[in-house]
Amino acid sequence: MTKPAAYDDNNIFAKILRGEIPSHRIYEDQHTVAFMDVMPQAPGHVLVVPKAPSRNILDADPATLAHAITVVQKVAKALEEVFDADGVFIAQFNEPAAGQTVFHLHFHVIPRHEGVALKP
Ligand code: DGP
Repeated sequence: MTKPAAYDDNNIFAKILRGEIPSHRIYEDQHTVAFMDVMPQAPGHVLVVPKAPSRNILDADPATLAHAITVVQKVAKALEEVFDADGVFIAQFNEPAAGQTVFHLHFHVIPRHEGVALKP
């Protein structure tokens, strides 16, 4: 793989974290924020975003990842209950070849229902 670009703090999630762009936050702690995805693939589509500046999982530090996954679990459990979901989809993309479009580490957490497809 060619060396990924360095972290750029002009990305949209860095701006959301700095409060320069509005977001619908559902959770926040010292290290992590969770807010609604502006292009939801299903109702309740949430993004869990560590505050530390990493481009994706490939350059994230282990402590950031360890905390983030506990927040992903909290959010998944809350979505399962609030949306009466049959399951919860969790995804995370690294670099354009893998579908990443915003270059600040984030996790998609989406409540799923039997027989209901995700929007493309
Ligand atoms: P990806 O990098 O492909 O894992 O997905 C980025 C996601 O970010 C995509 O589902 C759409 C969402 N998104 C893009 N711009 C904004 C924004 O300004 N606000 C919010 N809340 N979500 C955004």
